[in-house]
Amino acid sequence: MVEWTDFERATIQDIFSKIDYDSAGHNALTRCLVVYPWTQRYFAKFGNLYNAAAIMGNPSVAAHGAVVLRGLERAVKNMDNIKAAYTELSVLHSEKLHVDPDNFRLLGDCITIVVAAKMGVSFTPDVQAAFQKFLAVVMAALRKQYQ
Ligand code: HNI
Repeated sequence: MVEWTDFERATIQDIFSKIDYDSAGHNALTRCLVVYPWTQRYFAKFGNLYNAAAIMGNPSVAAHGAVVLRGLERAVKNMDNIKAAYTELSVLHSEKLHVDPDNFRLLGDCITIVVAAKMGVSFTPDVQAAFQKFLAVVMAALRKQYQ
């Protein structure tokens, strides 16, 4: 089981209590689709992803970005048992969506950049360390059901 320090717990709770799920999710998913264009293949049903402006203005991208961020909230609420909390999501991404798990880290990095830009100087190395640890645990949980 993952051990969390008081600082790590407080930092994760603090970040997620202040985050605007809609805009952070929208911005992070937009970045992921623009910076790593091969990730677009999983979102064919979202329609026009032709260029950065189209991706940014696509309402399905905005809506799904918020869904992903709310997915992370599930981990925040279950920090002592993220693997169990993510069993269904892991099965979904592996067996139904067939998402290459290497992409999880790419989206995670985009989420980190969005959070860092929002927090500015408050995103200290210690805060980043706690956030990256949290994302690493989430990614491991999402990978769990892959054979
Ligand atoms: Ni992901 C659906 C959470 C990474 C492609 N994804 C979801 C849902 C959640 C979610 C929550 C909705 C599930 C449901 O409907 O029951 N995804 C997460 C999280 C991460 C992540 C927390 C990592 C930070 N997903 C990724 C990545 C890709 C991805 C990296 C592809 C590059 N996800 C999808 C697709 C769907 C999806 C595709 C289905 C979308 C739809 O609308 O059908």
